[in-house]
This record gives sequence, structure tokens and C-alpha cells, in this order.
Amino acid sequence: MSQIAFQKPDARDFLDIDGLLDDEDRMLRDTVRAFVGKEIAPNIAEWWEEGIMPVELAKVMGDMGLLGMHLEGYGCAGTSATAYGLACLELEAGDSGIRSFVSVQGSLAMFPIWKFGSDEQKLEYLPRMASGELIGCFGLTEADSGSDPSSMKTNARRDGNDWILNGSKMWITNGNLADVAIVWARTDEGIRGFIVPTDSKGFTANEVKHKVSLRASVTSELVFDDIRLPGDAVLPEVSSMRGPLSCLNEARFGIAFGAAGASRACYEAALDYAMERVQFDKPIASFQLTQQKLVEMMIATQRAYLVAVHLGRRKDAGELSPQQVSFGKMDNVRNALEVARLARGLLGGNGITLEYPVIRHMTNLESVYTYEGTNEIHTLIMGEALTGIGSFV
Ligand code: TGC
Ligand code: FAD
Repeated sequence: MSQIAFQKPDARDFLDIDGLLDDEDRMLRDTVRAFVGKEIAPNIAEWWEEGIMPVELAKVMGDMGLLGMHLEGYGCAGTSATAYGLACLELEAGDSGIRSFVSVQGSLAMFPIWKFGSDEQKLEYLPRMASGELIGCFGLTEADSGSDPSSMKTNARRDGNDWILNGSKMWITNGNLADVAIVWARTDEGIRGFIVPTDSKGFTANEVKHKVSLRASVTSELVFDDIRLPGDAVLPEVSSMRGPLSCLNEARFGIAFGAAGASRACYEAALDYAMERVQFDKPIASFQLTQQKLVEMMIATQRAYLVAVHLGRRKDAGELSPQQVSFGKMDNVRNALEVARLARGLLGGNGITLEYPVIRHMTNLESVYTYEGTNEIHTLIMGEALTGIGSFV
């Protein structure tokens, strides 16, 4: 009987999930991976330590077509959703903060204009946001309204043709970098989205200092003190929580991929380290307990990648539900955090320094675990889908 010669699985893509990608997706993925290798990886530890998100990256990533990349028209690249996800994966393999910048710009600041804006608003903002000339942020969360944003107090009232905006937002990514903020506010007509230029009189951004997570990302409090906005600052096509929650679907989708990237980076760092680090006269990779950890990390990383690609295909087919996005966001992030913690231990003392990427990813993932819907909120979203019983009311 003739023997079939099986190829040994690749330690870095055990199930050959790359084989599920089409040529276009793979090409884009390779381009972003090369960019991360050249521009992000050599510098990120220093940026992270100093608490810097280098703003000049915006134009570089704009030139690469990474900003609002899965949106059609208005200077956006119009790629598949899967390609957008793969870009998030590669960026987050570099650092969650860099992926956050791209998520916020494309999915949270550009998407609401693209989806709910007027033609004039789209023409005015989207091309310059796609190129990185204008930076956006997304203000939904408030100090007292996090998981329950519908309890927001920020409000806007009509004054003749104008709107007057008052209130504050908390934990806003890109807040101090932004040229334009998408602010969600309570009005007599429901929850509405406003395009607020950050040089408006009455607008203040205060950076959140002393973060020990997501340090290569700017996080801010935004304060609105009687900001007068023209009538056409409001997004005309939505007046309920459906507006901001639709944007979250987009960003959470990117995070499902991104977390798979952070997981891969931690697993690969641990694999490389285990092969080189010698104790008891042997590479630590030869110890059975180490091999078990590597296998657990590999399986979790591959599973996250597989789930992400599956969600990408469903989104490209127009079939992805918000509850399925919750599956990807919740499961991939919690698994990435577990992988990061295992990898941290495997690196021993070296695991606590920024010489290796692991502890940076590990602390970053604590933010990713919380933002865009906490683990508990996604559990309850899926719980409602399973039982038909909502638990938020
Ligand atoms: P609920 O009463 O169920 O619905 C209100 C309206 O919204 C619609 N809707 C959705 N629409 C689109 N997508 C979804 N996923 C939707 N979920 C609900 C719904 O149909 C209804 O529409 P209408 O037209 O009939 O009024 O909503 P609720 O207020 O009870 O909220 C439920 C809950 C708890 C799930 C929601 O509030 C939630 O997801 N909370 C978590 C908050 C959150 O994730 N915040 C994220 C802030 S942004 C951020 O963290 C950025 S981090 C930076 C980065 O991404 O890198
Ligand atoms: P809370 O809602 O107070 O939750 C505290 C704890 O209670 C959590 O464990 C939560 O799961 C649990 N909990 C709450 N409700 C329930 C429930 N019903 N059942 C069980 N448990 C529950 N927001 C923006 O709008 N724009 C941004 O750009 C942005 N960027 C961010 C960047 C960073 C680095 C961080 C950390 C946050 C960012 N956020 C942003 C805010 C983020 O979305 C919120 O932190 C998140 O939604 C949780 O809100 P909270 O922090 O107020 O926690």
C-alpha cells in the first residue's frame, strides 16, 4: 500500500488557516505585516514606555489605505471586511494601541458619517479622514455611563437653526489627537450623533494619564461647555441608540481579528524563547510542561484566527449578526489574555520587561477586554440570543 506523505504542520499556522484566504486578502495582509515589522515593531516598546501614539502614522496608514478601508467611495479603499479584519490582526500583532487608532478612525469616526451622514458631510469629512489628514474620535462613554450608554447625560438642544451641546465623555481614544469628534447626545428627538470640530469654542480634551495599559494610544476626557454647532452638524439619518451601537458592531468585528494578532505575537514570542532558553542543560522547549503550554497557546491562537476569518466571510456575505460579533469579540479577547499570561510566565524574568512584547500585549489586552463591551456585556448579549430573555431591563 502506498504511503501518503503528510506535511508536518507549520508551528506558526498549524491548521493552515492562511490557506483559507484569497490572494487579495493575503497580499493586503502581507503588506500590513511588513509595515508593522518595519515601522511599528522596532519602535513600539519605546512609544509604549513614553506613552506616545506617533500622530504622523496617521498619514502613513492613510496612504496605505488602512483608514476606513472597508468603506466604499469618498476616498476609502473599499476592501472586503475580511481584508479589514486581517489588517486589524496584523496591526494588533504590533500593538493594540495602533489597532485602536485604526478602529476608532475607520469604524467609529468615519463609519457613522458614511452610514448616517448627509452627502455634504460625507464629501466634507471622509476623504480627508481616509487620507489621515483629519483624525477622528468617538464619544459615547461617560464617567457614569459605560456599559449602559443609553443612560448618557450629554445633551443637545436646538437654538434656532443651531444646536447647543453640553456634557462630557470619558475614556475617549484619540481624544487629544482628534480634529473632529463624533459625539452622541440626548436630544428631544432621541439619541443623536454630532460632528464636532475639536477647535469649537467650549470644547476641551483632557488626557488620561498614568495608564498602565494601552500606553501607545491617547485616551481622553472630552468636555462640552455650551458648544454652538450649526444645524448641519447633526447626522441626519439616525436618532436612537441604533446609531452608536451600529458603529460598535464594526469596531468589535475588527477587535475579534485584532485579538487573534496579539495572541499570535505572544505565542510566537514564547515559542522562540522556549527554543533558545536553556535550563538544566536543555532548551526549556524540551520540558513536557513547556510543550503543553506552547500547545495550549497555539490552539487558542489558531482558534481565534479561525473564528475571525469565519466572521469575516459572514460579514462579506452580509450575514453577520451583532450577536455573532459578540462571540468573536468576547472569546478572542479572553483567549488572547490567557495566551499572554501563559507566555509571560514562560519567559520567566524576561517576561516582565519591554525587551519582549508579551507583557505589553498582556496589559494592553486588559483594556481590550473592557472596551467595546466588557466580557460580561457580550455574555449577556449572547445569553439573550440563546434564551430570548433580555437582562438589561
Ligand atoms: P437596546 O434597547 O437593546 O437597543 C436600542 C436600539 O439600538 C438597536 N441595537 C443595535 N443596533 C445595531 N447594532 C447593535 N449591536 C444593536 N443593539 C441594539 C436596537 O435595535 C434599538 O434600535 P431602535 O431603532 O429600535 O431604537 O439597547 P440598550 O440601550 O439596552 O443597550 C444594550 C447593550 C447593553 C448591549 C448596549 O448598551 C451595549 O453594547 N453596551 C456596551 C457599551 C459599549 O460597548 N461601549 C463601547 C464604547 S466605544 C469604545 O469602547 C471604543 S474603544 C476603542 C477601540 O475600539 O479601539
Ligand atoms: P462599567 O460599565 O462601570 O462596568 C464595571 C464592571 O461592571 C464591568 O466588569 C462590567 O462588565 C460590569 N457590569 C456592568 N453592567 C453589568 C451587567 N448588567 N451585568 C453584569 N456585569 C455588569 N468609550 C468611547 O465611547 N469611546 C472610546 O474611544 C473609548 N476608548 C476607550 C479606551 C480605553 C483604553 C478604555 C479603557 C475604555 C474606552 N472606552 C471608550 C470606554 C469603554 O467602552 C468602557 O470603559 C466600557 O464600555 C465599560 O464601561 P465602564 O468602564 O464604565 O465600566
